[in-house]
Amino acid sequence: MRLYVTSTSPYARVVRIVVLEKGLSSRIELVTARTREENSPYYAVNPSGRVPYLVLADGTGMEDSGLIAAYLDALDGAPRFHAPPSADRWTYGRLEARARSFADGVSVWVREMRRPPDERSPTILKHEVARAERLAATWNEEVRHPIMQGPPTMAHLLLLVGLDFARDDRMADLETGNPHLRQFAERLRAMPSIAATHPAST
Ligand SMILES: N[C@@H](CCC(=O)N[C@@H](CS)C(=O)NCC(=O)O)C(=O)O
Repeated sequence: MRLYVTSTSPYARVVRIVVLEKGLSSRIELVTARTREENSPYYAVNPSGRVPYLVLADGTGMEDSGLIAAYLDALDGAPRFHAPPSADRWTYGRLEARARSFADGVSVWVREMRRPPDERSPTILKHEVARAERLAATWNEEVRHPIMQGPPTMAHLLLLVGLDFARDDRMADLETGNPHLRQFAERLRAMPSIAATHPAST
């Protein structure tokens, strides 16, 4: 299988963490895609131009970090990054959705900041900082949920990649005033798969 990524994409990072956690590195070739470029050859591979993108051995392609992670997680018949056996679908699902919402907002901010300064929207930047601050305060309580205190799931990974993206790009200090969230992030940052996929390590 071939997995198209960029070193900075938080969504690609989630999938790369799952690849490492599930011991799939030898079965998956990582390819760096040239995204956001006019006429990139990558568009012939994935017309949406987004990463992550997984191409199976038979040539079938699939996009979206949630779908790809679920596919890879299920390959050994023992998925563990989705609803834990102790939780019902909705209890877990609302946590994953909130974590994705956080990562989505931080991604909008980072994308905006990567535009030339005179093309950035101060309104969008302000809106996304406020959203991230509200969600970080909410997550400061939500990380105490037994699911979030347990083994990593997609909810953990999405929250962590969002926090790292915000921290690395100096969006806002989302952790100092949120000690439970900070503790959660430090616990995950100690995991080898999370350390190895940090943009500074790749
Ligand atoms: N919902 C998608 C989002 C993927 C996404 O937005 N990827 C960004 C990188 S973080 C991308 O490929 N951007 C390139 C573009 O928009 O052309 C997922 O979870 O995989």
